[in-house]
Amino acid sequence: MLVVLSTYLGVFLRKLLVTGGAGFIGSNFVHYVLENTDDHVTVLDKLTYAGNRASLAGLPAERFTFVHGDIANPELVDSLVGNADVIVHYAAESHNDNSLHDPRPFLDTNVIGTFTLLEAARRHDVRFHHISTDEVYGDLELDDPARFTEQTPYNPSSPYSSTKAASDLLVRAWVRSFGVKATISNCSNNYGPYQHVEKFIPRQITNVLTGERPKLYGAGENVRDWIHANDHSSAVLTIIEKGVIGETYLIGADGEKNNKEVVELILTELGQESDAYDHVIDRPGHDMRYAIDSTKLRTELGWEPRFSDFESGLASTIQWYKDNEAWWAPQKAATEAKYVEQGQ
Ligand code: NAD
Ligand code: TDX
Repeated sequence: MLVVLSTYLGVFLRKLLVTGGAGFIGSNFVHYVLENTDDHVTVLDKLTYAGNRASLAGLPAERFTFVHGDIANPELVDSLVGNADVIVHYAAESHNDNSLHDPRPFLDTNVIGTFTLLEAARRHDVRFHHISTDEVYGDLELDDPARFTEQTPYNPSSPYSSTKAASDLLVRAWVRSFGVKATISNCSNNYGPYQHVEKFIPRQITNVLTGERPKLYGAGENVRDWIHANDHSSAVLTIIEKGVIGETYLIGADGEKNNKEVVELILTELGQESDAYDHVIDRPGHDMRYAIDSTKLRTELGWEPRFSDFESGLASTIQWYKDNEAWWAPQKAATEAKYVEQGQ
């Protein structure tokens, strides 16, 4: 009743400022929030090669505003933060391979951009939730029974993960030194709709759909801990609503799989022979294994993932790419040309 009435009156329970909301996980979060709450969402996005306005098509105009701009622009950020109740900070340069060839944008966005947002959150005393990654913890051996926890020491490997680690440390310092009301979440590898074709799962799905063979880096034994983007969104909303200021929460759904297994599943689902892929040169410094222990989030905040079956989540993701060729086709040729140049 409250929800219906507040929407009718144009009064929203919360005004969220979502940075990077035109990217993969940010757009999934915006859809999730608009479907499951009565909040108003303003997206701030620079629309880099990774941002796509089409990922936000069809959202209700009275509950959604799009602002095209840079999180490192202090005047723009200040004006938007001053009108928000909560900042949910997804914007980043996010691809490890790109960071190995051109690290500069990773520093500008992931470090200076986060700093710019934190300063505005401090000035306006606005709640801040920082989206980060399990890659800040480095990697694990294949035969190590351990998983990452909130106590694991930081040990990032790539320019991407080191800038994410730097951004996490800035958030912690702004909490302790200036009392900014922030929380942090470090999530494992996401899959689902609206993911750019440069990333592993969409690259292999769209390779098969365009008659190319999937490409595995090295031996393909590296392990990632997969979570559906929808489950990441429900976890972030839970932390915004129930998380303790100053705390870090790891997000994961017990989805460990090696890359070879994932490629074989994609090929089988698409009716191909399961070995119809190529091995290509490995990523320099390639992290071997990520694995998340999300006990804290589950026991302290009561969160549970819904997509516990990776194979059916993957099948529905494959179906989404089959149904939405117009969304990904414009980026496919340029993305593959870049990989070919890199020998991958
Ligand atoms: P993405 O690359 O798909 O999207 C990033 C978005 O940020 C794009 O819309 C882009 O236009 C925008 N952006 C980039 N620079 C900007 C700037 N300076 N100002 C404003 N907007 C800018 O990334 P993603 O995979 O959706 O990742 C989102 C967040 O989640 C990142 O912070 C990433 O570190 C984190 N994360 C990702 C994963 C994963 O599996 N993809 C896992 C854990 C954490
Ligand atoms: O063509 C490929 N072949 C391949 O074998 C590509 C693109 C990747 N890989 C491998 C590398 C990794 O072991 O697949 C795995 C996943 O690769 P990415 O999709 O590039 O993801 P990763 O490097 O694990 O990082 C992702 O998860 C953590 C996101 O891109 C990050 O933003 C997030 O922080």
